[in-house]
Amino acid sequence: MARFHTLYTAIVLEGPIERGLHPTPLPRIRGPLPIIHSRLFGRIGETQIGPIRLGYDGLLSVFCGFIAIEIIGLNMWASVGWNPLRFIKLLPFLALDPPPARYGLQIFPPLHEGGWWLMAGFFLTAAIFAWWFRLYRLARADELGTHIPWCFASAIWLYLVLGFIRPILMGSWSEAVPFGIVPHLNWTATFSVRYGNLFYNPFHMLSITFLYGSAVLFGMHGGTILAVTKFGGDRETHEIAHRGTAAERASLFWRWTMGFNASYESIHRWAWWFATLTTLTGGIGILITGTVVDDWYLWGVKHGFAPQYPSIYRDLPPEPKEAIDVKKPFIVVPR
Ligand code: 07D
Repeated sequence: MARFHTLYTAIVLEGPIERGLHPTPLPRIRGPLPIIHSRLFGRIGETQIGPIRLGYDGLLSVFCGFIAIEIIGLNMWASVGWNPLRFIKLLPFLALDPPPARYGLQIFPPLHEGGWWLMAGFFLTAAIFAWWFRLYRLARADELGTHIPWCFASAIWLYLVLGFIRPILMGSWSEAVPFGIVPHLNWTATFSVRYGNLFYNPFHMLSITFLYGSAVLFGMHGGTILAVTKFGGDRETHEIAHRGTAAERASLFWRWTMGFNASYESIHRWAWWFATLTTLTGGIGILITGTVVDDWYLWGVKHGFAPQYPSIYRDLPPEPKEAIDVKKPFIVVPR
């Protein structure tokens, strides 16, 4: 009997090469790689590598992605005077920045002042869109639901808000995220500070909830299925409609633990929604930052969930109790 219910034993199946459902390849272009078996890959997934169905959209995606990476990489290399050693050493810190604020939303700023950034962004976005179409088409070709492309669409939403939609609403490409490993992290931290601490943004809170929730659900679900495989629980989709002892034991475990349990089907809906909502709520949070709300800390104070700290500058005069009506002439009446 298969013993893959332990913590560390992985089952590696090896058999004849599977060519898939369709004898005639649906996407026209098949990848150039041969179909092989690899025990090493079997340790983390299936042993079979290939065939990869690239398709014209896949080819377009790889092509555009390559151009984007070239533009980003060559600009970074140029920024260290084409010195290969400095390029490798400083790579985590190198950046390709968006145009400075004075260029607003100009489509053709000088190349060395954000023009290259715009071009890289264009090709990266084209690559991501082509990849989305490819996912959709491959799902259809396999007669699957389109759940995966729609979940990916949610991530693309956040990507577009960060680099395209919000900058347009703010009237300047300079609002967008730079390319670069540390630089994009610096942008993130600066963005938070600039808008009064993103922790007070309720959509950032929601996004974190779904992100952490995804990790918890993944742990619970992966753990549960592995734990009941010895009762046939690995026949996961079968157990959705035909509950066997594995499904019953797994359900019982969670009912004992928390008084309630997801079903074999609904746990996957939980997972899909948590993942999708992470970036969906995230995108909303970024979209309204700077456009609708200028300072999340003050917003939190106003809505009664952020503490208002007493002023530490004791020598300043206290705030006036009532606002001074500037329209009324200020007349000093002598006594
Ligand atoms: C970005 C979706 C787009 C990606 C796509 C893939 C390529 C590949 C490859 C060129 C990830 C495109 C593919 C580009 C190209 C090559 C080789 C998904 C993306 C389409 N935060 N925070 C989030 C936490 C703080 C800040 C989300 C935690 C501080 C900003 C998430 C903490 C500050 C933004 C999250 C914390 C701050 C976020 C991201 C703790 C300052 C966002 C979700 C414990 C550091 C983003 C609403 C995600 C967002 C975001 C978590 C703290 C700033 C939930 C846990 C207070 C500016 N933060 N954060 O899945 O959505 O991203 O905010 O401290 O923009 Mg945060």
